[in-house]
Amino acid sequence: MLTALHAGSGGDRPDALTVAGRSCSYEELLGAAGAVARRAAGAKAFAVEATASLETVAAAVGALLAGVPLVPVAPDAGPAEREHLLRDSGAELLPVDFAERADFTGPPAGDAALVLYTSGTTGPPKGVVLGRAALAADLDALAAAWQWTADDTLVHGLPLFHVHGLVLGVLGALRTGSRLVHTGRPTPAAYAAAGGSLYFGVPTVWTRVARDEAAARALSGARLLVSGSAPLPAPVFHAMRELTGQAPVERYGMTETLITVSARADGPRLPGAVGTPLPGIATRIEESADGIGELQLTGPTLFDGYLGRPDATAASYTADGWFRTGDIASIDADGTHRIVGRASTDLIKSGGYRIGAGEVENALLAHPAVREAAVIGAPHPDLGEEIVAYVVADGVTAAELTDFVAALLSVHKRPRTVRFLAELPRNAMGKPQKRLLPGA
Ligand code: MCA
Ligand code: AMP
Repeated sequence: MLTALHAGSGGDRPDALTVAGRSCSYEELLGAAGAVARRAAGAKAFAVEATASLETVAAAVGALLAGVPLVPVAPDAGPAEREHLLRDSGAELLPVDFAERADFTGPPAGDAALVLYTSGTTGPPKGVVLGRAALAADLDALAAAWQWTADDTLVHGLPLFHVHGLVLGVLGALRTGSRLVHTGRPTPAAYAAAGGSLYFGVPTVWTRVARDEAAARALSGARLLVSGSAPLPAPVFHAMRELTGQAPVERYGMTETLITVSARADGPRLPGAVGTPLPGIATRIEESADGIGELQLTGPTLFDGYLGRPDATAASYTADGWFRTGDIASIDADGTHRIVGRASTDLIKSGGYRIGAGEVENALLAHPAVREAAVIGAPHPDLGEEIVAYVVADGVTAAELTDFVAALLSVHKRPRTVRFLAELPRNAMGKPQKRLLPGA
């Protein structure tokens, strides 16, 4: 799995990896990861505070060495989210000391590498179990698609508790042997200063880069600028092309499937399109008259299932074994895929984060002043969608409710706008109708 770590290609440089201003060589990383693996050995799973740090990188590598899956916990996760993750996964939080070093030579105990928690439309997040074979298949397919090699310097500043930042952004660098510069936060200024060849960002990051002309122009020396996790707005695509001299490469994926469709380094890059399936991935559009429908897929990068939820896992596949993405897509005659929307309005994408409306509604309902709550994603120029909450409540302010959700769940799940209503619109059966919310 960690090809470059073991081959040692380029990793003997003292700054093979830099995360939030601290650097290390592959040898140092392997030693710190060995110490993590020794501590984790024998456990069913282990959790870490997934700060943007060398400690989180060591934890991910330690998980692979030990063959014990890592549960990365968002550092700002509040008590409700944290308790759910730890209870559901049976993982204990492991403190990581990067100064501690040990060899770990034992064979890995199992195949599962990561359990990443992700939101559905209702209820608490589910644990997505990802195996090392799926990770390896995806990273190798992406390396081929993007001509990603040990000669690259990868730069990004994405969170290390999701596929984008952790799998592509950390394990991808280790597998290809490219240098990694993690900027701590994904700010335009930090991207501009890093001098990389390959850059990853969510559309919100690219929107901010495109608005910062000096930062955007500083990226003109890069080889490839890659966008994913949410739709890249066409005006941002055009601004990036104009300011950096190259069109961004857009790719599509999900926590459950990893990255499955992408534009190629040597292929066409079109606004509003995510390219063609990676090698080994088959896609189809659920039968529909106009050629637009649910995107379904199969391939070696798919997850092993939702942890402890065989019912939910089964429900995510068609009877003939294709994974149901829940995304609405079309496929051009030349195979180019376009993601045109989502089947459910209860899954919100804000700043590239996937947020279930139901989880935020339940958090709001946990506040004693709130009697009813309905949450939607409203179009937003910076975040793609912003979380808007409609509540029936007395004696509480919008700011108090925002802070309440930010503290109970995590900061990115907080409603950015709260609207107070006398009652929620309902149909004749008494079911709330989100379509009828004012401004929805
Ligand atoms: C504001 N803050 C608060 C509150 N309000 N804190 C507590 N309570 C409040 N009420 C503070 C925060 O602590 C933070 O402080 C600051 O405000 C900004 O918060 P945030 O909302 O996080 O910042 P943002 O600027 O809106 O974030 C934009 C972002 C972020 C940086 C682009 O959305 C982001 O990192 N997105 C990446 C998501 C991602 O990686 N998704 C991949 C999953 P301070 O600044 O001090 O910390 S998708 C995936 O994996 C698939 C497979 C795929 O296709 O890639
Ligand atoms: P997550 O599980 O957090 O990775 O979220 C996966 C979802 O992100 C997908 O189901 C899509 O709705 C969305 N997504 C990821 N990449 C893209 C993209 N390039 N264009 C449009 N939507 C995307």
